[in-house]
Amino acid sequence: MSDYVRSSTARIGRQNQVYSEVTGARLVAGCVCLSKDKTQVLMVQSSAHKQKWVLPKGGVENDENDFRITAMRETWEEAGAIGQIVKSLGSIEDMRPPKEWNKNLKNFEQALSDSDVNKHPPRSEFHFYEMIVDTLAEEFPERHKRDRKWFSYEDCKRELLRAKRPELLEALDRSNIVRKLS
Ligand code: 5FA
Repeated sequence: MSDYVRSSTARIGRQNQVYSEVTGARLVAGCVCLSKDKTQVLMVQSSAHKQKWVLPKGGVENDENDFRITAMRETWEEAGAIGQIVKSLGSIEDMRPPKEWNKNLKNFEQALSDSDVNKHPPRSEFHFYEMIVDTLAEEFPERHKRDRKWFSYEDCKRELLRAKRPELLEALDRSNIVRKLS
């Protein structure tokens, strides 16, 4: 990973996006970025919904043969963070029902009554890594697109619940972030 080249621009568009050959899910990778003492996690503003805070992550592209490459690229582009990946947090599937089901309530109710609710494929498959941050760059590709901010475990959890992002909370919970003793 040491030969990773940091670009000054972000990759845009979905034309190079990779999907799972098994389920068809969109492949996404990102980092749970921890401070050296592991008491803080770095979050970025969602570009689509500025009031929401999420973890840096994004789509795997077809020239990336290791999820860690994507995770580091997205972390650089969205948060300007450079560090060491210390742990794989495994994969997490986004099992929200397909959008079409929500658009057509009748279909949704039918699907429920047919017990089809578990039969849809995942929308996305997330691959998260724990990163210990060494440096936060002043200049990075999405500096003007979103803010970044450190949060405690408890505050990050609150933001992810508020943003309705259970898959990101699951990644946070799999990390070694220090939680307050209750
Ligand atoms: N998305 C929204 N809610 C989701 C959920 N609960 N589970 C899984 N995926 C969920 O929005 C980015 C994407 O996340 C959207 O495609 C949305 O459908 C999906 P975001 O997480 O709010 O972040 P963003 O607006 O900052 O996103 P972008 O960086 O523009 O896009 P991507 O994260 O898709 O990454 P990429 O474009 O860099 O590949």
